[in-house]
Amino acid sequence: MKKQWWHEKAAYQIYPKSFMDSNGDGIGDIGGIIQKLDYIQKLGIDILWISPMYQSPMVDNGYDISDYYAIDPIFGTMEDMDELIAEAKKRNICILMDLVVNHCSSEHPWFQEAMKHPDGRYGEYFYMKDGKDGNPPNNWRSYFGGSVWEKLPGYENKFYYHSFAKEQPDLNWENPEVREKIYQMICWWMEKGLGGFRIDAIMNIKKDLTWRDLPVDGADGMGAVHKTIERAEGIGEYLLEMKHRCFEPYDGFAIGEAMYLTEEEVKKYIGDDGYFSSIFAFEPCHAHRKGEMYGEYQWPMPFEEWRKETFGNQKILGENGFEANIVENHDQPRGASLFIPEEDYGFYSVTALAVLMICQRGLPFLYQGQEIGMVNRQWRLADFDDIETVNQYHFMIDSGCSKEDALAACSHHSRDNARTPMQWNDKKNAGFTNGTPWLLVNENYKELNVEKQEREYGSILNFYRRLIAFRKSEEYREILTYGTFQPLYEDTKSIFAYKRELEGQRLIVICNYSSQPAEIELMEDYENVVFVNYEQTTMIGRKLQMKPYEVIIYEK
Ligand code: TEU
Ligand code: CA
Repeated sequence: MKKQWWHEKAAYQIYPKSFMDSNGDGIGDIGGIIQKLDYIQKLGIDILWISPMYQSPMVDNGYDISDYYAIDPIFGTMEDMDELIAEAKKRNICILMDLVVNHCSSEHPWFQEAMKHPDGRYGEYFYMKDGKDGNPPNNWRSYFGGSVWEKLPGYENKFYYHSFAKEQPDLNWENPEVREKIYQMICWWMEKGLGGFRIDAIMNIKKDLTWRDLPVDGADGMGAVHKTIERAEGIGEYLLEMKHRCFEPYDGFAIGEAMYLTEEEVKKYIGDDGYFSSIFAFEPCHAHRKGEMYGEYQWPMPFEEWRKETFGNQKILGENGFEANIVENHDQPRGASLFIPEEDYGFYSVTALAVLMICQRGLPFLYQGQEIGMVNRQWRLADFDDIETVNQYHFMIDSGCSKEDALAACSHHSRDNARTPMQWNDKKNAGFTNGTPWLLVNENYKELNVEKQEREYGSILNFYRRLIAFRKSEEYREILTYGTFQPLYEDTKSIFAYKRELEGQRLIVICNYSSQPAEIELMEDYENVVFVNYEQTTMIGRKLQMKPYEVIIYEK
């Protein structure tokens, strides 16, 4: 495998609305991110992905873009953005912007024109189709619920296509003019000195152009649109074109939000000749999803399935390329809530989860607040902001769920859990804003915040700093980056363990992922303990006595 500049790095995602507000309007902004760059640098981060900050009506918090060449005023100005890129660079941090090009906003001038003249030039920028006697052309359900088809205002039987909200019309990638416009825009941003892009919802750009119905999978008589992804062929051609035109010339880092891939396909997406530099490893985080509704997701994460999916992913990748490992992002509940039973939450469980994630093969990708152990909050229906959550609630009610059950499922799985403001200190609004925050702060901020954890050597934050420093240290950087991955104790209950190996050097990660003590028979003698989350480790002969959520890394 060819070595790349980003292989040995650590990455961090910012959800800008919720990170830091610098002007008191209750919304995080670029000025706030600049204020916190030293904090991010001290954590050991080299790559910073920021969710969309382009001009947007904010129906989906910026994932609906009305001008790709402008910064939305709620976040600041283009000068602020240039300053952010420059200030980050001074700290050896590169910025990834979010590339949302499966769709734009219904307020984008292209779509405004298309609505006026669906048969004209801009109509070709989108997917417009005739319905069936005033009904949608097929039964596909959009990601956020309801049909993927929306009637064009003023027409009886003409519809446009949207994979997500109706305010997010899908762009027609079959049209070379659309692709050209997109590539020009990406290059324009790369010229500004970005490190690269995170590429949103990219699997959806290639449609199943037969548009045939899906098998019904819900009470609404529809089928989930993601099931058409495997039917669509030829996405690789566009992805390679984009790579050659936009990323290769700048040695840019491109990380795709690609899911629903088969084993064979994954190999085409990453590695030396892959469509992208890397993609996110979603399978382990989605192992609790058993259906299309929040109500069908398990809570908390079933351990066996999570471990199996992790090992499965690592095996598929082999030594061919890197996925980015995550425990959470802005679309998921908090990792410390999903992966840890509520009664077990604490320093040991959170740090065990951190070690398991960060020492795997792949790029460690953190999400804001993960480094202090932020968790889900309690919700009332009226307090949700997220379009997906609100739609899921109604989807569940329409499917016969009780109000209590629907609210409970939304409280667990809502994307708003990850979007509550970052907890900086124990002052008003957790130090996030002087104004009124756009989304509720988690009530636990007095106990759980950055400032408090800065002061305590034994805090989750300081543990994360040591762990990232360990991952990037002279001694272990190579093995943790390029070493092979081999599962251990695969059939042992509650034990999550693996071996990393490179040119005779070996690291063994063993974790008792449980609230009960466990005894493990080691396969060999290991003298050198190199990383732990408890002060004392207990070994009797070759028997390792593990405390609840204890994690140990041995070197051999
Ligand atoms: O998400 C793509 C996606 O497939 C989502 O449906 C995701 O699986 C789901 O929200 C998980 O609950 C991307 C962005 O990450 C998301 O924030 C946007 O809402 C979406 O695209 C539309 O741009
Ligand atoms: Ca602000």
